[in-house]
Amino acid sequence: MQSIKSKVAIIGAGPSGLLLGQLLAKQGIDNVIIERVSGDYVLGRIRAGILEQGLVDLLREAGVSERMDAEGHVHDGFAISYYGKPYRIDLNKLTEGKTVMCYGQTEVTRDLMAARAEQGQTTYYSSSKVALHDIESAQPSVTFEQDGVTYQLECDYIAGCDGFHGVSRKSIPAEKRQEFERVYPFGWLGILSETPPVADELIYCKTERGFALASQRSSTRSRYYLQVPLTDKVEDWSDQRFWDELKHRLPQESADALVTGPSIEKSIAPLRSFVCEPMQLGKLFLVGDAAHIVPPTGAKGLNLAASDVAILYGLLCKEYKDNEANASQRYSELALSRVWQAERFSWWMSNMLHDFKDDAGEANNMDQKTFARFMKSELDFYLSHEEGQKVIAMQYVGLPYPQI
Ligand code: RFL
Ligand code: PHB
Repeated sequence: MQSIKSKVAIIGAGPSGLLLGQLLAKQGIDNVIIERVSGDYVLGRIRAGILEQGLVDLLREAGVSERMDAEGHVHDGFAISYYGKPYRIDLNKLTEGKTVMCYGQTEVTRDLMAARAEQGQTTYYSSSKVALHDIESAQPSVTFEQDGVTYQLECDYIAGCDGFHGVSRKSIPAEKRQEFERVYPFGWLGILSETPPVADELIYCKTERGFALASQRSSTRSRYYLQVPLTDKVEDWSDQRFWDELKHRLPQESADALVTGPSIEKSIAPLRSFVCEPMQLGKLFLVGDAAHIVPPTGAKGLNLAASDVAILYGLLCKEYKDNEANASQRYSELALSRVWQAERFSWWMSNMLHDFKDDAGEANNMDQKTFARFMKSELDFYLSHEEGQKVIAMQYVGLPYPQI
């Protein structure tokens, strides 16, 4: 057994773990990251694409924004297509100048990994048997194996940044946490292609055939999604079938302009709302997807991970730099208030934009066709006047981070 020490042990090298590690390192607060898979595997995941201003600012503060500032695209608005009729949500105008940044999670991760390597910060990739110990004591530790060597990492704090399926949340005894969950009765089939995006801005489409989203990664790379039944397999969807269905769901003008090409990635993601309360126990903090999941309809998953990081980083700085003992004990309370706002927005957008075959009506104690009419009317109402659009816009650009 090899013993190592660090102030903060970070479990998981996704965007949460890497961003927290980078910010802490810049303040001289040393940390070690332990990741289950290889760095290449982490970079192979295609996920979010829209960054709120809060995350953009954090990446700048972390000193990893050079490529994002050069290659990312600022979006002043997006469209919601209501049965073929596009409404533009003018983010800039409706939120007094706020915008979002279109820059892929994969690229954010790549930039953070490069910065970490350059600074010589330690990351143990491809680690197995990761286990958390004594989280409620003054001296917690993490054990893991890498290349046949067993390590014991002693630390002050553990940041559980290991996603929904990680070990951190499960290290909180079941009787000391409460979980809230909604699993949706459909998934998103996503495709990445080396084709120019169909429009300059994103288009969220509500249609009789289900939801679709036209997104992008750059001026030459597109990301599109279709709502599909959970029983569908990726193999059921040839590229041709995907493009044909997408054309049915896009507004006519966009369908006519769509450039198609071979897919370079295709996958189905299930949709879930999930929150674990509290987000901390003793010396363990849950950060990002380890603590909560949102359906991607509001583009909030990655951004919520970033606000957790900002809060925990701020509180740890108070402890280590300002000698404010126990500041981090406020983490869960501060983080959860923003988490529930983003959960509510993502759930609301998902309800309005998707076609719920036979599940949501029952869940809401009414028959399905009644639920569908309510949701159609809800979206119609919010789109049809400026105050309604403002409610969507202010949440899409991201609610303010809590004061620490
Ligand atoms: P991540 O990105 O899941 O990273 C967690 C990391 O922890 C590692 N890990 C472990 N490490 C050590 N020991 C263990 N026992 C471990 N178990 C797991 C994992 O290998 C991984 O590297 O969580 P993080 O950092 O909190 O970041 C959150 C974001 O990734 C997430 O919120 C978003 O990507 C959510 N999400 C999307 N959000 C959007 O806003 N738009 C999207 O289009 C979108 N698509 C997605 C998504 C999430 C998906 N998941 C979780 C399956 C598509 C998918 C498929
Ligand atoms: C994406 O580009 O992957 C993306 C963008 C916005 C969303 C969800 C996913 O709401």
